[in-house]
Formats: sequence, structure tokens, C-alpha cells
Amino acid sequence: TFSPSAVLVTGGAGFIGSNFINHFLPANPGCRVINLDILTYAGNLRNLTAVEQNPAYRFVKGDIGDADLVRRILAEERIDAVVHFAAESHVDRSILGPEIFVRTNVLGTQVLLEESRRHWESGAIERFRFLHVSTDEVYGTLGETGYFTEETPLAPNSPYSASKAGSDLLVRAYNETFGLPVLTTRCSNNYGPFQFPEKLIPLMIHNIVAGKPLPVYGDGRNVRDWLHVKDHSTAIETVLKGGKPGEVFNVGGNNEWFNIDIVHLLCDLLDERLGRPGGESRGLITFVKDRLGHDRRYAISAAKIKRELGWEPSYTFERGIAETVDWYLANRAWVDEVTSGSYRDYYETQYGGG
Ligand code: NAD
Ligand code: TDX
Repeated sequence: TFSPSAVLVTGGAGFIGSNFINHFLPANPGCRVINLDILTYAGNLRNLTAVEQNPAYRFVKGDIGDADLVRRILAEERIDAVVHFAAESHVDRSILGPEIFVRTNVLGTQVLLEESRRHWESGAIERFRFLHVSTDEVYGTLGETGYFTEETPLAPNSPYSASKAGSDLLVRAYNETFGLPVLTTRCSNNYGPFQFPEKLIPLMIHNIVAGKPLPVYGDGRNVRDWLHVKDHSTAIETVLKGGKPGEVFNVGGNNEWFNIDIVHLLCDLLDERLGRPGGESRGLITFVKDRLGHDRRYAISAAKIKRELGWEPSYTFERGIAETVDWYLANRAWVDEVTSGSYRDYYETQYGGG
């Protein structure tokens, strides 16, 4: 197995990246983590207060598309692994403005790959791994049955997923063409602490607490497979250490839900915690215009990572969602902070205020 000594994490101030660092750093004493993040609306250093004093941790504010900066970090820190989270990640934003998705997700990944290749070919380090964090959305959409496997052809439907698929193909090409030791993970929908309240679960929690309308797209019968972000973090660590370079690993929770059922569940959990009469929050549900190009169903087979690397999720959904609801209730200051300013502008464009 591969055990890195200095990991460059990109996008480590975002939802999954920060959860990954909070897990990985204490679990791997002796390994340094350098977090490169440009701090867009989605990046928040408050997600990292648990590690900021750790001498093995360093934050660098900057752009993955800045080749000189990336080159300097790789060389000076003697990086032997890159775990690449940095991206524009929200589908609705990609419909409103696709350009930044191509710039960050496609061009940014290309810069990281190119600098990684030069660093690795320079012989400065003995071993190297580039782990690219991707999504099940690159496979497109499923009907009522079936699962995405690692062999499912890529068929992205949104500007977001198209930009992620573009990055996946560049990662593949750097392996085929240059022999760069890359790994790709494709995970289903994550939930848990520090998720920006533009995504379904934290948005619904936020609006239920505030007594605001709960915008359910279309008929609410789109299906997503939900995985706790801590389980995603252990999957990434497992693939980084044990995966064979050049390979793709799907990651999922085997946990499919209709959107409307998730919203009902959150309403009921919060009614209980807020001491509201049963059924009250469900009254906030508002069916709104469907997302353009809205994928009907995602379902992922995580059989390969289980079979080859022995990874399995540890959270049940029942426990994970209850803990997540409690986390958002206990961390309202975090939510207030990230929902000010530019978030409001976006929210108003997407939902027309409310
Ligand atoms: P996020 O939007 O919460 O965080 C993205 C982070 O990347 C932010 O901290 C942001 O500041 C940073 N970033 C953006 N552009 C950058 C740039 N040019 N240079 C440096 N940093 C930059 O996203 P997330 O939900 O944590 O997702 C992380 C990764 O996981 C993404 O690549 C996403 O495609 C993938 N993914 C997400 C999910 C999910 O359910 N959220 C599921 C599967 C895969
Ligand atoms: O207000 C809403 N109402 C609603 O019905 C929002 C925000 C979403 N939805 C629906 C759309 C989707 O069917 O809920 C489902 C989940 O939506 P998102 O939270 O936006 O996630 P999704 O589009 O499935 O993409 C997510 O999972 C895969 C992440 O945002 C991606 O980064 C990841 O790649």
C-alpha cells in the first residue's frame, strides 16, 4: 500500500474537502496536508478550526489554475499525493452560468495534472498518486432500474456534470499518455456537516427552521443515492492508499431516496426537535418548476471498491441524517455566516427571493 508523506488537498475549505482533512490529518500522523483553496462562496475556513493549529497542516489561498503557484507548492512541500476536490459543484449554478465550471473543473484540473506530471517526472519524489474526486453524475441518468458501474459510458447532462466528465477524461488521458499514476473516484450524493445550504438537504433544513417555503423540483420523484460525507472520506483514503493507478472506483451508499421522501423525513425530524405539531413543516412544501435537464435517477454500484479494497459505509442513513439535522441546529452561526452576502444574490436569482 501507498502511504503519502505530504498531501496537496485542493478545495479543502469546501464541504467534502474539509471533512476529508478533518478525518485524514489526525488519522495519519506524520503526514502533512497542504490545503490549496481559492475560497469561493463555497469555501469557508471555519470548517477547519479543528485542524488549523496542527503543525502538519498548512493553508494556501490560491487558484488551482495558477500553474506557477501549483508548481511551487508541489516542489517546496515535496508533495507525493494530490487529492483533488476543488471544483464548482452546484448543478443549478451551472445552468445559470456554465463558464466558470469549465474554467475551474476542466482547465483547473488540466493545470494540476500538467504540474503534477512535471513534478513527478522530475524525480524529486519516489512515489506519487493523483486522486481525482468525481461524481456519479458523469454517467447521466438511469430509468427505474439498474446501476452505474465503472464501465457505464459517460453521458453527462448538465454543464456541471459535463465539466466533471471533461476533467475525468483528462485524468484518464494523463495516465494513458504520460503514465501519471492517477486514481478516480465517482461518488453519489453526499450529506453531513459543513454542506453549503444550496444543496437539497441543508437547504431544506435551513428553510424548515426559518419557516420558509420548501422548493421541490418537478414532481419530487427524482431519485438520489445518499452517502454520509465521512464515509466518502474513508473511501477516498482507502483508494488513495490501496487503489491500482489508472483505475476508477465508484463510491455509494446503496441508499436510494425520492427527493420528496427526504423532504418529508426532514420535516418530521425537525417538527419533533422544534416542538412543532406533527405535520406542520410539511405544509411548507412547494412544488416548483423542474430543474432543466433534471436527471431522473442516480444509483451506484459500489461493488468494486468493496470487493477489491474492502471499503464499506459505516453510517446508517437513519443515524447520519439525525446527526446532520442536530449539527445544523447546533451550528446556526455557521449557517448564518455562509448564507449572507453573495449567497443571497444567488438564492434570489435561483428562487426569486422567498
Ligand atoms: P464545494 O462547492 O462545497 O467546495 C468546493 C471547494 O473548491 C470550495 O472550497 C472552493 O473555494 C474551492 N474552489 C473552487 N474553485 C477553486 C479554484 N479555482 N482553486 C482552488 N479552489 C477552488 O464542493 P463539494 O460538495 O465539497 O465537492 C467537492 C468535490 O467532490 C467536487 O469536485 C465535486 O464535484 C465532488 N463531488 C461532490 C459530491 C456532493 O454530493 N457534494 C458528490 C460527488 C462528488
Ligand atoms: O431546492 C432544491 N429542490 C430540489 O428538489 C434543490 C437544491 C434540489 N432539489 C432536487 C434536485 C436533485 O434531484 O434534489 C436533488 C438533489 O439536488 P442537489 O442537492 O442540488 O444535488 P445534485 O444535483 O443531485 O448533485 C449533487 O450530487 C452529486 C452535488 O451537488 C454534486 O456536486 C455531486 O456531484
